[in-house]
Amino acid sequence: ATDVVCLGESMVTFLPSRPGRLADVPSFTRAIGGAESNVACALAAAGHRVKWVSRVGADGFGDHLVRAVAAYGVDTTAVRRDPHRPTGVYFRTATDRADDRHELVYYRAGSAASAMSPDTVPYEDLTATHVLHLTGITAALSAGCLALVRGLTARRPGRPLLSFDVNHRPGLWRGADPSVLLDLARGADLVLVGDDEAEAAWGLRGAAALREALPEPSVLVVKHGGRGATAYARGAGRPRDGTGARTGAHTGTGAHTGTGAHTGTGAHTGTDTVAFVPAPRVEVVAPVGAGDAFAAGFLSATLRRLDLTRRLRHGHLMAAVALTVPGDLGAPPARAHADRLAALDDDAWG
Ligand code: KDG
Repeated sequence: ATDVVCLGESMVTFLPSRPGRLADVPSFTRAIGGAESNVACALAAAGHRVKWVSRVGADGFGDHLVRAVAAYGVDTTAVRRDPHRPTGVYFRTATDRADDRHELVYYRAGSAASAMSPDTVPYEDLTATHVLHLTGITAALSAGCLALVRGLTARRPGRPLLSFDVNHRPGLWRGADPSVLLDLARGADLVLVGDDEAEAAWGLRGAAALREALPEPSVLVVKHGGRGATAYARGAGRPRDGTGARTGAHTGTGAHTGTGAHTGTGAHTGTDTVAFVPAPRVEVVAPVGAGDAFAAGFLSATLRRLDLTRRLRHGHLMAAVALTVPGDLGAPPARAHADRLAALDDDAWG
């Protein structure tokens, strides 16, 4: 059986040969990108059985994407080829000064993946799994893609555990209202969101406000950029999806308000168990892909029923790898290696 199915568009990514504006960079190196296939690749590297479901063009870039994702150990047999639409691509720039903005240009309108819809993606490809991982990117690609995500986030008995990374991409929502992402997130069991994107997309500030706006998912993870991440897990036991946090780990430091001041192994507020884990400090080479890596680490630890703090640590570890390479992915650590790092004592984790 499959542990995780990841659904979403992947693109051939062009990384610049040197820092500078898009207008000035003379050449680019081919790599792969795509939030959901990034998650799939990192999960496969961690030893899980993962399937990537998507559509790519019947072109050379499509060949490359399928081959590159499969090389990580991901099952790509459900990826359909579209003879009429191209594989999406995107270019981005690198900066040599932290305060310069990266440019990112997509060539994906009308892509093969934008033709994903409830009619073109077989339902069985998405449901024979423990976890189905989606992101808000897919919702922005086309009306058909939005309908697909809406259908999958509708609560129904017996569906896989639904993981949803909000992934608000302003460049894809021009003129459209990203508040739909909040509705979609409400239908998920596990939601991952950055506090910066929540503020930009929904005007919600802070982890506690987000949990209030999103009480439905049994687990909510709010990422605070380089500072760390806070996780809320409903109840102290193990809900049907096995994502419950370890009980009895209350550190007695009082209820955590979700403001990030607490580094214990899980405290209870109301019906939630809450944990905050600071992110290890790393020298960032390129931030793209870090969120996907975090999601993969958190999901991997969730599948292994590790406690909430360890799930956050595994998220941070995977993210640290992605942050310190120019491409999206880097070489994700194998499970045993990640376990050793996550088991470092609390002092090492700040
Ligand atoms: O999370 C990384 C992705 O943003 C990148 O690979 C490209 O999927 C992508 C997107 O749509 O922005």
